[in-house]
Amino acid sequence: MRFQITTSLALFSVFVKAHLDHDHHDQIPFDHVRFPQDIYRTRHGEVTADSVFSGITTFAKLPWVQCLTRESHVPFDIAFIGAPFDTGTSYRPGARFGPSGIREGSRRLTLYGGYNVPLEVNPFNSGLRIVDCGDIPVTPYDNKYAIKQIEDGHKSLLQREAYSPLGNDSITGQKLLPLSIDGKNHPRIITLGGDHTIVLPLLRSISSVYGPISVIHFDSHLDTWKPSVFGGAPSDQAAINHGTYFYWASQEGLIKNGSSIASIFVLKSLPLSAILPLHSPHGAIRTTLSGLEDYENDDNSGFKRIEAREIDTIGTDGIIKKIRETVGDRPVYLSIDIDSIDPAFAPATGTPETGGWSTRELRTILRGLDGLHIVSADIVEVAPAYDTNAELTTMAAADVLYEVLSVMAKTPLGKTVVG
Ligand SMILES: [Mn+2]
Repeated sequence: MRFQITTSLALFSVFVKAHLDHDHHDQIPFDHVRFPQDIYRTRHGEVTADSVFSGITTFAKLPWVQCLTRESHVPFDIAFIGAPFDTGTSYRPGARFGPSGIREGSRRLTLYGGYNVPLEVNPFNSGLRIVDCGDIPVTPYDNKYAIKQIEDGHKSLLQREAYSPLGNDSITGQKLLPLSIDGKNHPRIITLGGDHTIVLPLLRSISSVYGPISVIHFDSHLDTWKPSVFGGAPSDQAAINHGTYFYWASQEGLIKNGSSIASIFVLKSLPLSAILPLHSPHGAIRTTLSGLEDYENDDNSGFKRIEAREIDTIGTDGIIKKIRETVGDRPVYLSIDIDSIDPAFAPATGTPETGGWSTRELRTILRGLDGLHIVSADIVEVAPAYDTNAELTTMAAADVLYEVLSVMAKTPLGKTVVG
């Protein structure tokens, strides 16, 4: 907050002074690219419409910081970063343009200021320093190398210390303690994909700071397929793709207790409350299968499925309840495949499946995660080339992330007792 207010006031006063001196025809200050939100205001300080369609586009017109290179010393609380990788797709490619597409779709998020009415928070004005770090450089010629680039880029951001101190619990007044294994207060990263393969290197990074973690996964597909089933695994590298990355994440122990096959089988017959710590929930599942053994394999990878069609009977409240019961109050990583939304609302994706949730339903469900400790998040599989002229998909992706950002802004990443 200190940062945003002082910057805003400083630039605003420069702007007003320029107006007083010359009245009009001022050259836009060079800083307008860096702080577009602050510059595009009238002399009375209102945000103007041209502030959102002019200039170079960052996510929600947030300040661009070159976090991976010359400005690696600039601290932040939440960073958006692109991972433009799509050479792990099975059907329609194009998600390498996801980061730039989502940024385009996000331009209008702050036009009216950005206050989230149902969550009663303005994430852009919440005291946190939120930045757009641009994209991780990703080669399109070598998947193994690209996956390492994504892991290293994400780690480089995540392993820093956050800008703002954690502070105290708003109810008890007790000092909040970080959730990380090194006891430091780390920033949160929101990654713009990219196809879903990127979650393997992202979880490798997450695990370096938080250890094995529960994942809340919204997708029409399982993504825990064995490589022999999904893609046939003609080579080691082909075995790692956007349908198998959770299988590998589970094999590597990156997902909480995901590889604990025996425990899961034993505990499956117990009431839901008894299996709380063991599962990560998938939401919006509706894919066809090679057979029911795909579900057995999914169980063994540590996931609990919530089928897309369940919304017809239990509604959004029921879906939220299931997710919250599954993850408890543990730290979670959130991965959102845009194909969890129905192609009527979000057609621009690599492997669309009809019968999905509406954008409104997914946004409601995400707001229902309010209070959970979401350590980082991503949205993947946005392939803008298949979008409508009205930018339906990139707008949906941006709005979904706005809910995630709002939930993050409301809940500090700390507890009074770490367990
Ligand atoms: Mn997926």
